[in-house]
Amino acid sequence: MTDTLVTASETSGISQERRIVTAIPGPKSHALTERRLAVVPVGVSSALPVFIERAHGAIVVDVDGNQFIDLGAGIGVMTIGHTDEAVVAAATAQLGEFTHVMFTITPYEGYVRVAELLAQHTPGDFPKKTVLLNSGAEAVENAVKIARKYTGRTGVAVLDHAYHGRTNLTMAMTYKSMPYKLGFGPFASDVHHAPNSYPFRDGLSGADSAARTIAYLEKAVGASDLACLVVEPIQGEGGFVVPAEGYLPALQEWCAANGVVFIADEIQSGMARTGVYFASEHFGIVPDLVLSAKGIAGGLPIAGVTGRAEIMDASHPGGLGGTFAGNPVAAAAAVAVFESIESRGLLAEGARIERLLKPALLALQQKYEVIGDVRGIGAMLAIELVQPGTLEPNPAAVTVITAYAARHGVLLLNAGTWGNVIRFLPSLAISDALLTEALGVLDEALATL
Ligand code: PLZ
Repeated sequence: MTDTLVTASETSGISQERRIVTAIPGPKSHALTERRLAVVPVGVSSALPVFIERAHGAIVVDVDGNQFIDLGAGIGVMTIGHTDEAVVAAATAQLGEFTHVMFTITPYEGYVRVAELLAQHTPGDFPKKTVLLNSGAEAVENAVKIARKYTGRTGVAVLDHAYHGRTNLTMAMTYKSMPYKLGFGPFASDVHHAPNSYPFRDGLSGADSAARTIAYLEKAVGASDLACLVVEPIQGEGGFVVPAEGYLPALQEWCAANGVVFIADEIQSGMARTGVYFASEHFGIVPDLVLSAKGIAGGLPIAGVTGRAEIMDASHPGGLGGTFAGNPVAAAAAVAVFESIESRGLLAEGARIERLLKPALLALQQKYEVIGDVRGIGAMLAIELVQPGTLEPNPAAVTVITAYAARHGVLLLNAGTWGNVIRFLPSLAISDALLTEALGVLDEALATL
């Protein structure tokens, strides 16, 4: 088996370099877009209509032969890099063993191994259990189910600017109406949006913003009706909002005092992206439940709810599951991701990326007044663009910059409630040279404004 197994780097032939050889999009992407428009609904849009053929490390190659530096990693999924050799080998081997039996019919070791690894690497030194699912939204749904069953309460609290998914319950939990919710209601009930901590915009200390959030939960909702509070330690789609110091610990303390299950949605911030396994560690919080997805399996769909055994065991047998949930190929890939992080010391890479990128972004802020804020941790950094000298959001500048970057071979993602944030969430495999080159393109793009 292993003899015939050719690793991705041998076959990829993809040099880790930026190369633009056609207009963007190129002719083949144009032709594919025509076919796509006939059969894929407009509701499924693409930020950049270039069709991808291959990818390796931090480079994606389109059907016209253009090579892009990928600073988005499929929204934080390809954390250890595209077609990582260990992930490809593990998934390929599992494909030849069995691809599906369904864990709730006949179990298999891969599922258990992923649960062991999540128990080991999520914050908190206590017995933990994990249910595996297919997507981030499904993890959020299941966390709420479990918290409701455990507490016997129904209320769900989330924070302003949060993103938790596109299913009916998670749409209700997501903040932003357009494009996620508009016209798609009615939404699940008993979901309550509390003010968050957004230091750049509210200027509040952690203690003051926590007091504001807690006042809302106590006065407008009522603590004894709340099953759970769901927070993203660093908000993802909301714009990589890093809460003020002390904010999250105060919320955790309040939850503990009021019998509210404290849930960290680490679907975007987790899995080594910020230099630790889960960003909760940076803030000194130990959530009751931690949600993971995206980066945990190198692009294969799998997600988890991991948490205190007594909470996770609240459901009766048969209450949790799903046909593909914890799929054996995805589980094998997840094990390979964990093992690679350990054996290759990838936790250090988040800090390396921050050391290079953050000072460079701060230098750009000195040069260009349109950059109102530079924030983030590890390989989860962002700039928020404003009308110079104000807090007025400047989404138009983001559109100009991301389009310029795409034409010059750099994939940049936007974010933020106002669409005025550019986020940098490259793979941990990206080299300093590629990061520096991408920064050069960003500088040029800012100069065109
Ligand atoms: N929670 C914190 O970031 C997914 C969604 C992009 P799924 N974010 C990217 C889009 O346009 O759909 C996300 C997240 C956080 C939950 C989710 C949902 O994860 O795997 O997309 O369901």
